[in-house]
Amino acid sequence: MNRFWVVFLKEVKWIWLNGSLVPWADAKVHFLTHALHYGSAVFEGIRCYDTGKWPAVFRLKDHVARLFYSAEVFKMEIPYSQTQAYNAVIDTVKANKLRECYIRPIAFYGYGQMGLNPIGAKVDFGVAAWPWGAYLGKEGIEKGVSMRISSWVRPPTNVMPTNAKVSGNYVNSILAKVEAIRTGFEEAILLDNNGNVAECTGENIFIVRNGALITPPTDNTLKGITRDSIMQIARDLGIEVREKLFKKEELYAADEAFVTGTAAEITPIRTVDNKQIGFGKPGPITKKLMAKYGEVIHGKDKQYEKWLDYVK
Ligand code: PPE
Repeated sequence: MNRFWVVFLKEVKWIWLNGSLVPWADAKVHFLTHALHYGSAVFEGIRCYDTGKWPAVFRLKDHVARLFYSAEVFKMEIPYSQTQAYNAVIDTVKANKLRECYIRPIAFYGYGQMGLNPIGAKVDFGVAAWPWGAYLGKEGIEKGVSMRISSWVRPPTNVMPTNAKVSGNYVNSILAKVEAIRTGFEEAILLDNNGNVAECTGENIFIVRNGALITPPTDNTLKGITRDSIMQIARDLGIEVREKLFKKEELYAADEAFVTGTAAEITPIRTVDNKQIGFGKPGPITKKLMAKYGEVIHGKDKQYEKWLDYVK
């Protein structure tokens, strides 16, 4: 059975836009915003978690650094420093009194210039935050999700800069996502031009084989911050981690498989192309990593405190 989950926005009070907090309903852009027409924007997805004491933004500095990397690839000049962007995120969470939320900073070519050349066009920057639960459904976390190999291919980096979080890249993800849902699956896995497993529409992918974690190198994918966290956590737990290319056969034959992303966190894969992965339920290594990740993001493990930026 196909399950549809639609993410309705839970509105909060304030959105940070171009230097100040404005009421949610007033954070609007013009019809002739460059980015609306051409996808000329760079963005981030960040999560903030309740730690009991204060809310903590997970790996905020790394997300801000990636935002500026994406802008650099694009040669877009964000009119704020990394410190100002960092503070904008903290201020947005604080102003909305959110204890747990998803955070969306975005820098985009704004209003005033049309045509494909954005050089010299105004760059707007904003940060929104809102409560957002399980990205692939609560049942997805508990039982795993059904995936298909997409007929759409992840573009190579000489076609689109898939290492950068550029809005325009996401048309490829949307095509794959809609195809998956319309054909009865919950999420899509995209291969690269050579038939190697690349990533999902909004997540990186891991398989488990003989007790070791395997994930594709990030040549054709986003360098996921959750992916990096899981690799570090797994190694600290004594689990072997290998970055290597693999084809869909190896995915079908995996003992376990899961995806990682800020929004999706760690979500197990139950089936791929209707073929059961392992026992068709979250496997032991997946469950171990999910449990540890849960402790880390909620500030329950001192070793990883360095990844938390408290909103005091
Ligand atoms: N690949 C892609 C294509 C991607 O969009 C994401 C994040 C990842 C991998 C994982 O990266 P990281 O979040 O740093 O671990 N996808 C974001 C957007 C989701 C959305 O629907 O919008 C996210 O998870 O925030």
